[in-house]
Amino acid sequence: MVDPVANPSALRVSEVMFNPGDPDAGEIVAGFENNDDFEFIELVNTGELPLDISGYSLAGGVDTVLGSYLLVPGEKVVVVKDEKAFMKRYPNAATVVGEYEGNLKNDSEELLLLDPLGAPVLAFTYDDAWHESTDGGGNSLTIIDEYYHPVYWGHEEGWRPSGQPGGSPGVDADAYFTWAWSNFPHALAMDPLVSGTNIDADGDGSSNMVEYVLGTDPLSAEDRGYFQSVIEIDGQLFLALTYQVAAGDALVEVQFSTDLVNWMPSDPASQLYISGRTPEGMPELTVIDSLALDWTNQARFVRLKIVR
Ligand SMILES: [Ca+2]
Ligand SMILES: [Ca+2]
Ligand SMILES: [Ca+2]
Ligand SMILES: [Ca+2]
Repeated sequence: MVDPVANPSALRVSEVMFNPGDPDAGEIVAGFENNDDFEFIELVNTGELPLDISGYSLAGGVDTVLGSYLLVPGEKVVVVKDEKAFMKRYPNAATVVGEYEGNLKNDSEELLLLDPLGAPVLAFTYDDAWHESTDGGGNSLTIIDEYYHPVYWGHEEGWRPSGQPGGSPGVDADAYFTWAWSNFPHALAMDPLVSGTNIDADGDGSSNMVEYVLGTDPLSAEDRGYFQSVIEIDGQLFLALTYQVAAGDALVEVQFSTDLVNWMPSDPASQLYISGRTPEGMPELTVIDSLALDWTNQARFVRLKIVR
């Protein structure tokens, strides 16, 4: 059988839309009546060098040999069932590098990614029973981490449904939803009334988005992920705020105020800060106020603003 470990190719399947959502009225009028016409398979280069995908092929229920395309590290492209149908549903969403014969069965099927010499890079069998919303509900099957060991491709634990119907052809899956998937029971992760960004599921005063950015548990009120303190520098006292840095796709701004009305954002270029690590090894940042606490400046307040 296949030993994907022996194959050093960095090409991976990162998303499979095997049973797309039904066509809407506009798609039917345009001649695309079959939901399977909107199938796609997303490929990603997980290596550190550009990769020419010429001669790679997909096999199993589908069949195609890819032409020349230089895939840069991290880049995602798609191979589709029907390019015209795909473009109708996902205009300008993704680079299409090929069309395949056959189709992706809507229950379970083996999918093979072969290198130009015919050696398997991936060989796995997906299953519609893994995640219900991928079975015609419009969500794609999305690999949780494309840098996983290839063995994960054949297991339910390696995959999750896309956060949104339609999936994310040609682009990275939503990092927030990946976090929600691993921090909520799966049924709750699929429920935006529990796992949505603005919901405070555990009632600790931090929305789920704040918990995501600070790396705290959205179902426990125990760890807030930030705290304020007073730091002495050269005999003067300064207000400081320390927070955990978990998410790379959000901007965290620390703001200081004397009256809770006017807030002054900290300026990373001039502000004093200390970077460190929590006892668990998570990066954390301490931002120090630029005005000292003294008799003329008694009240100082600090808050966190998170933008994503
Ligand atoms: Ca299908
Ligand atoms: Ca994607
Ligand atoms: Ca919360
Ligand atoms: Ca919490």
